[in-house]
Amino acid sequence: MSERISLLQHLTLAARAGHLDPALVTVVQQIGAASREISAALTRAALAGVLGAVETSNASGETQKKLDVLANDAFLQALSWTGAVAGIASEELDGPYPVPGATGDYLVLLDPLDGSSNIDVNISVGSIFSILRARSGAAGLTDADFLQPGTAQVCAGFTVYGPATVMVLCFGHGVQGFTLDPVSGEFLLTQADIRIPERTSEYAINASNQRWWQPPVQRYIAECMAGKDGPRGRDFNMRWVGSMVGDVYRLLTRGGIFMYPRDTKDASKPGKLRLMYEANPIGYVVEHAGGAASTGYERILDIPPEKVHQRVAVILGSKEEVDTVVAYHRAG
Ligand code: AHM
Ligand code: MG
Repeated sequence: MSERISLLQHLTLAARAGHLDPALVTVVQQIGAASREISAALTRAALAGVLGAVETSNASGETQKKLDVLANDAFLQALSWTGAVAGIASEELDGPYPVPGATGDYLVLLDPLDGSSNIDVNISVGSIFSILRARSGAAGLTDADFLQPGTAQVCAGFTVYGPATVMVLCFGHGVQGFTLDPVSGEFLLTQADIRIPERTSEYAINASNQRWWQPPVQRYIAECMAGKDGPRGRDFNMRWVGSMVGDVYRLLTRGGIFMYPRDTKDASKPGKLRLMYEANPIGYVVEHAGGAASTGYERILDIPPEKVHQRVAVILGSKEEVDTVVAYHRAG
């Protein structure tokens, strides 16, 4: 038997100590089960012929990959029988999915396969999840049930499918990382109480959008690039995985800042990433690991959501760097 604590043991001990509702334990266990299934499907994707796009688009009009659909189905199946989930909202669904016959206490919001443009090129992707309390039973479940701010999350996290499959989990006190043991099929605790270093020198942004960035972001990146001869007085490194989960896992591990800011490329969009499926759950994890998450103008977790598929500007990571970018936004 492994000496490491398994996800199930970790959740069960927390429930027995009265820190966790047993129904929530079931929900998170099932998220783990779906993640394990997706991890296996990704490993075999080329062999099973499930790489590439399908003929459909998601609610935001983006072309779906076969694995986007497969991952979405895996979560719906894993979460539908528990009795603990009243409804599910997903980046891949047009509207909320009321779990048939369920009067569970929880709502789950999902980006089933984040960074899916990276699948075909064998680069890390992930699943992101956010759990809210259901305000009513499944009957008559509408978008409005899901429109709760990020501060209302009772649990959030993500699974990154990289060289190792790791689930990062937060219930509002501490952030833990569990690595999937491919031999036993169990998630085992490998990173207890993850803390983001406050002061770091690594930034992540898609620099091909530079000509559309607004002045505060232009200023911040120009100063990073000026390195030790510029106002920041030190050299910075840059990384961009193209999967938010990959970039965020890196900054949880060794610090840094991740930005997908509002830009002028498409003035109708306040950013690329989705508030409910990406920014809120990742913002929750980052804050509880000692970091910060902002749009540049406001704390992400405080935003009153208006639509489940709403987009938002995202600036998150090491606190000192996020505070610097926020200060540049305030300065105009
Ligand atoms: P997706 O949910 O459709 O995969 O889009 C979100 C992804 C993020 O994971 C990533 O940070 C970003 O889009 C990359 O965007 P770009 O291709 O513009 O660099
Ligand atoms: Mg995504």
